[in-house]
Amino acid sequence: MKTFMWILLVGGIVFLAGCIANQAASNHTGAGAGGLASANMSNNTAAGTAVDSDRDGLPDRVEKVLGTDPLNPDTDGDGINDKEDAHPLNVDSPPPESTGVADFSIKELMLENNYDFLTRQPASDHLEIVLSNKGGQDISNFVVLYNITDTVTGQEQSYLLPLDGFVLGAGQNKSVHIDLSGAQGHFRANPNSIYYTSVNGLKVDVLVSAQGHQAQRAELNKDPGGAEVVD
Ligand SMILES: [Ca+2]
Ligand SMILES: [Ca+2]
Ligand SMILES: [Ca+2]
Repeated sequence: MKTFMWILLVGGIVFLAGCIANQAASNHTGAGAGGLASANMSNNTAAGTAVDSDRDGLPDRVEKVLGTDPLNPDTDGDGINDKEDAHPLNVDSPPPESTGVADFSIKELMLENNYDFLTRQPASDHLEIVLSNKGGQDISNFVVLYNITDTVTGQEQSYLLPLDGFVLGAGQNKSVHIDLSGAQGHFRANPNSIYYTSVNGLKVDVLVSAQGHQAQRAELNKDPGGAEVVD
């Protein structure tokens, strides 16, 4: 009987030792996985430079250097992806300007200053085009082509922007806002364009087309750091 009890006691000790060993192994595995996850996280953080928000193949930080938009895979709107585009900030083959009924006009073209020299802070910027429909029918198929030229460096950029969802009702005046506000009805500008990065004088040319309607042009010179000028 005593021998039997002794065997039970030894068996129990062996069983307990096995459980403790398994638990230790389990803890070790857990710690190992955690360590690997931490290492991966660390690698991802180190690879933060490779974040590509718009998935055009160019990391955000590279886009900033190139002057392209990290949130737009086709910054100049010409249909060629930023990475594949030999001139990602210039519309290489702009569509022909529209012809037809001369029923709309550019009533005003406005630029806001990009830098407030008084407060030495960046100022709210936008390109605003006020369109006027003098005709009797709504117009909804507008495409804006705008060129920006730095009058000091001569650098030139151009952007093609279809005004999706924008309707200019018969007899109506309505503003097209091109900016970074993200507001409903506003159209996105390139945050890394010379419009935002240059404090030199800029010349902006705008061509507004709508199929079946006579295209309209306007241009505006912005003084370096000067007040908004309306032409
Ligand atoms: Ca990108
Ligand atoms: Ca891009
Ligand atoms: Ca492009």
